[in-house]
Order: sequence, then C-alpha cells, then structure tokens
Amino acid sequence: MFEYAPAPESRSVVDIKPSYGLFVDGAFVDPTDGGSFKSVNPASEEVLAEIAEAGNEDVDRAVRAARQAYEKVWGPMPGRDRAKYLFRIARIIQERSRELAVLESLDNGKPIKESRDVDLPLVAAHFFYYAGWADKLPYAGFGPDPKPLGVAAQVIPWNFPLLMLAWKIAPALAAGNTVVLKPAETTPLTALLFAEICQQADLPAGVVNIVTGAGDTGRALVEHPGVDKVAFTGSTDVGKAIARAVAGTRKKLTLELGGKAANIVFDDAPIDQAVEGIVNGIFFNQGHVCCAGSRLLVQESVADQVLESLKRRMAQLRVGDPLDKNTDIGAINSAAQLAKIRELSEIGAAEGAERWSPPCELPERGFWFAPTIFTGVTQAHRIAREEIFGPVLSVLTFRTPAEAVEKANNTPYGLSAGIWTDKGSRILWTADRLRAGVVWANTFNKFDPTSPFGGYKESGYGREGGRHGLEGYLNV
Ligand code: TXE
Repeated sequence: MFEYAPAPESRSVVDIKPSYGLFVDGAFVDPTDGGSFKSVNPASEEVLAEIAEAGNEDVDRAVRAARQAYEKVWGPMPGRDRAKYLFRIARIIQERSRELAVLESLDNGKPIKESRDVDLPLVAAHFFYYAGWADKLPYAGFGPDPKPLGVAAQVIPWNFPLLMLAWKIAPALAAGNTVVLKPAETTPLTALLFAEICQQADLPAGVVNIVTGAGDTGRALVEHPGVDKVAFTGSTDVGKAIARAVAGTRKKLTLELGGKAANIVFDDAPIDQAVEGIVNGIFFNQGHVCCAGSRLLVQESVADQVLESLKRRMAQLRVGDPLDKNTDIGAINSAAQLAKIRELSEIGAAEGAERWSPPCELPERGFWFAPTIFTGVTQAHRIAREEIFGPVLSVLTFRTPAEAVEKANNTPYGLSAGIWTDKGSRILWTADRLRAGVVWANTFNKFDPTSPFGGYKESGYGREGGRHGLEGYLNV
C-alpha cells in the first residue's frame, strides 16, 4: 500500500549561528567573563551552537537596562503605543513561524507537527491577545488606573521554550513592565531568535533582555535587588528555593510548578474518544508537560476495554526524527531528563507495577524513550506520586465517582485534571470536587490565551493567561 511520507522539514529554513551573545539593552553582547555553554540537538547529540553564559555582572547590566527602559520609555508610554509594538511582534512571529518551529524542534526535540501546529500558533495568539489589553487596562476590572510593577525577572523551562516565553513576556509588556528573561540552558535558541524579532519590531532598547545560562544565572536574576517581580515556571524544588529567596523582599512572585494530573475515564465515556485523550494527555510533547495526564484513573468495569484499545493505539505511535512530519513522539530533551525517566521507570517495575511498551525501534544516537504504560499501580507507588515528566503513564482503577475524586486529589500537586463521561451532571459533580487549577472535560491539553492557567497546592500560585494573567504584572 502506498504510504504518504512527506520529506522531513528542512533545517535549512533556519540560520543557526555558531555562537550567540546575551541580548542586553537592544543589542547582542559578549558576557563579561566570557563564559559559554553548548546547546545540543537532543535527537542527534550534535552541538547546535555555543551560547554565552551570563554571570552576576551581566545580569546586573541587563536589570539596569530594563530599569532604564522602564523609567524612560516603556512605563510612561501610552498603552495604545505599547499595543502597536506587541501587534508588530505577533505578526513577525507569524511571518517567521516556520523558522521558529524548526528551530524549536531542533533545540527541544519535539515533533515538528506540534511546534508548527500547536506551539507557534499559541505563541502568536498570546502576543495578539495581550496586545489587545495594552490600551484597555483601565477597563480590565482592576480599578481606573492600574500601574505596572517595574522590572520583571522571568525564568522559564525547556518543555515549551517559546510558548513559556510568550506566557511571560506578552502580559508583562502589555501591562507596562520591562523584562529580563532567562531561558532554560538546554533550549536557549528560540528565545535568542525572539530577541532578533524584538530588534526587527524596533522595540525600544532594554524593554526585553535575554540572559542565557543555567541555575546560577537564574539565581542571580531572581535575587537581584533591582527586580520588582519574579515569575518562574519549572520544578517544584527550584520554585520553593525561589519563594524562600524572594520572601522578605518587595518582589511579587508567581510560580508555575509541577503536576501529577489524573485523567479520569468513567464507564459511560465514549471509549475511542477517551483513548485519543489519554494518548494526547501523556504522549504530547514526550510527556514533558506540567499538566500532562500522567495518572490514568479508569473505572474498573471498562478498564480492560480501555487498556486494550490504548495499547492498540500506542502501537501506531511513531517515535523518531522530530523534523519528520509523521513523527508523534520526538526526543527526550536532555540526557539528565532521560536518566530521570529511566530511573522512575525502573522503580515502577521494582515496586511491582507491570510495564508495557509497544515494539518500537529507537534511533541509536540521541535521547529516546519508548511510550510506556504501567498497570497494577497503587497509590503508594512512586510512579503514582512523583512527576516523571516523560512518556510514561501510570494506570489506576476505581469503582465509584467518589473514589475517583479521592484518588485524583491524593497528590501534593493540583495543576490539572481530565474527565471523560457522557453525562454533563457527572462532569459538573466531579469538576467541582477536583482540587486542580484546570479541569478538562472530554478533551485534554487544550490551551487558549483567554483562559487563566495555574495550580493549587504545590503546583504553585498566581495565574497566567487571560485577564488574570495581567494581574500578576500590575499594582491593582
Ligand atoms: O527544572 P529546573 P529541570 C520538573 C520536571 C523535571 C524536573 C527537573 O519534573 O523532570 O522539574 O527539570 C532554572 N534559581 N519540571 O531541572 O531546574 C533553570 O536554569 C533560579 C516541571 O530542568 O526547575 C531553568 O531555566 N532559576 C516544569 C528553570 O529554572 C533556576 C518544567 C527550570 O529548571 C535555579 C520543567 C535557581 N536556583 C521541569 N535552578 C513545569 N512546571 O512545567 C534552576 N533554575
């Protein structure tokens, strides 16, 4: 039978430079102490570029540039003028989306069909959405004249490099703040291309600054006394360390941390649709998703049927080259993350859960992990409690709706949850009882710039997205 196999998206659409400086005060500059690190393509282990590592002095320079721009240019600028810049950035993102998508897939390892069809449209949508708010802040319900906070320090992770940048930068700028953003050390390239887009949009110097580096650079940034606001997305441990560092200062803080979401399938759910939702919930972006549906809670009476159909569906998933348009599951972002996934997977098997993966040939070079499910999981198992952040699903069963809710809430996290059922009343009953910031019904991993996103419990505090996302960047 003829199989349609389009050519892999060509990496020639993107011009990767051998090395990148820091983006400070509107220009690319060398770091003061000349430090650098390498960004690696996780699908091939090939070095993509040499990246400047910002030390304390560089962070200081960036924060000062942001302060100057805040006081002299961006803070006093009328909202309608800020809106023009944000609309311009949004349009350039659309125009250059192919280039951005290929670069994102190269640096992160995610399938091109996801970076192209999910990440990039959402990135542009966030800039369009918040551009629309920039001149309407007095009508946003925060009082007649809400004021920006000042300089925002933003630290983001590697799972959605450009989308997390958009979640952070778009509302901050719309509200009149200036920013210093640190991308994750394994995925700095699209943030640096975004810096070029800021230049192309003639954004005034210092409004956006990008400092690259690892945890030390992040720490120097969030601890800098010239910062008014800290926004962090990443691991719960680092989030707690940042909360401690910020306590007792004037800085405002929002945190978006880990998750261990329950995806609950009731016996009256349309099974085929639910199975698609389970697959999307855990295998989208290799499971590197804070709101991933990493615990499947399935009603006992339909468990066999759901699992059989899930395994059949998993056998069709294609793991491989992120730039191949047919790929469903790309590369694991780093050797360190792969080691963590392997370790927790071994622990799952050692603790007595039953592991299953479809037959699947993984490339020799690069970081790969086959889609995996564990059945016979109990709530005591570590794979039911800890965030694995990979393509690994833990399956638990329940008998009654009350038991489903109890198990779903039995986690220190509370970022998201999913419900699959034919009954509207059951959706409302269950959603009302779930301690999670987002509850999806008969769908999963749906995002929209108009919707606030954020967690309960150890998943963090504050909301990003929607009108609520502005609140974290305003004195209201
Ligand atoms: O996260 P880190 P890692 C979870 C997921 C994953 C685990 C570890 O379970 O397996 O965290 O991932 C910067 N001060 N999530 O180690 O270290 C760092 O440079 C300031 C869930 O990559 O939290 C990067 O830019 N910044 C999560 C960012 O923090 C510091 C997404 C995130 O890295 C810092 C990512 C410090 N002391 C991982 N130390 C989600 N919520 O989506 C590090 N950083």
